[in-house]
Amino acid sequence: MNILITGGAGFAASNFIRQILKKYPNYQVINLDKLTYAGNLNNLKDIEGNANYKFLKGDIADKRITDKVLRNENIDVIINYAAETHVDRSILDPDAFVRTDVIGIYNLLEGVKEFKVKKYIQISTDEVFGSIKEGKFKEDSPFKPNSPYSASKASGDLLCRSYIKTYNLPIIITHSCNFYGPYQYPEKLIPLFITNLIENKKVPLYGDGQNVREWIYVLDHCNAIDFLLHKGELGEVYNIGSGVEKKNIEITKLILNELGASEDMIEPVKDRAGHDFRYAVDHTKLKKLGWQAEHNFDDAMRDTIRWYQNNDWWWKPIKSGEYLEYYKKQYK
Ligand code: NAD
Ligand code: TDX
Repeated sequence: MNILITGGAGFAASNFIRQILKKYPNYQVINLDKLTYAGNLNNLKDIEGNANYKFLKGDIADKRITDKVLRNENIDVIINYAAETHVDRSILDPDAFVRTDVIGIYNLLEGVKEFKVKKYIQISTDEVFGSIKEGKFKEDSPFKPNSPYSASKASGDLLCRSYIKTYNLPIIITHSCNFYGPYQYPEKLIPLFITNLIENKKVPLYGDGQNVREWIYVLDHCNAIDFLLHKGELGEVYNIGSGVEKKNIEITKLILNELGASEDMIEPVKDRAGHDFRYAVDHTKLKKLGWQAEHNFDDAMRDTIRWYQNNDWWWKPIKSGEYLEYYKKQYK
């Protein structure tokens, strides 16, 4: 099977590529990635020489590129991980979000139609549903996105829906809760707080820290996508969740505690504009099909913290250059 993974040099997709190359020695993986600030070939350093793996640099928002890859590589399956993913960046500058997360999806879907791709999996987020005070989002909950990021992802997902209904294309849409684990770009809550504390810097907690997210270990998310690749029903939508909900302040205290830092290291900062209070997804549908998350949150968080402690070669070079420019804008 020839699988095109878009955005394969990012956090979740690089973990996924590593996992499937190991598990399925007869699969060919083609990684198409623009290498934005978030794309990093160091995420895949250990597999770059693998005979079943090929890297192509390219932008999914450029149809000439997506068509060329689909024409030349004889692709059976596309798993679309490529996206602009950081909510705070979407608030500062939404342009790239609309290009990649909307136009990029349109280009890929047109490619699925023209080149008769057998399966397309859209990696999306629970943020498209907006914020929920109580209960959980179901697969058919209405979209109420609140940030330019989630609005762009929702638009991409709606295009997927329309290509299922109108053209009967073989598409699966997934909405997952928040991921954490190794190789996550240190702008997101968990890797930012861990790496700041290792550097003896304070951690910027937004608002009162009471916002809630549901968290899944990235390797559990990889397992869910592997499961859907083989057992998911075409034309269906699946929520991917763990059932583990945490307030930001709880996550912050766990990291402080693991790293032996005091609560004085918390820096209360202005709240995120339009900050969603809580996300939680009902993943009964996926559970009924036979999948569930396996990692225990506390253990996987400890493994994650150890990973950043042992791999500063990976994150230290990231925390300079473009990264610092972004933070200057973020806190100006
Ligand atoms: P990431 O930000 O770490 O990586 C994104 C990757 O996409 C990078 O390698 C980047 O270079 C690439 N990319 C961006 N624009 C591109 C373009 N125009 N063409 C080709 N490649 C491009 O991403 P992540 O956090 O691992 O998220 C992966 C996917 O999962 C995204 O679709 C995201 O919306 C979704 N998701 C993420 C989370 C989370 O908690 N991180 C939760 C739910 C869903
Ligand atoms: O410095 C920070 N301080 C802080 O308090 C950052 C970066 C975040 N936060 C808060 C905001 C959120 O309530 O922590 C929570 C998590 O923030 P992020 O890590 O930015 O994630 P979130 O906004 O929840 O979105 C993530 O999950 C869904 C991913 O970035 C998305 O790509 C995914 O779709």
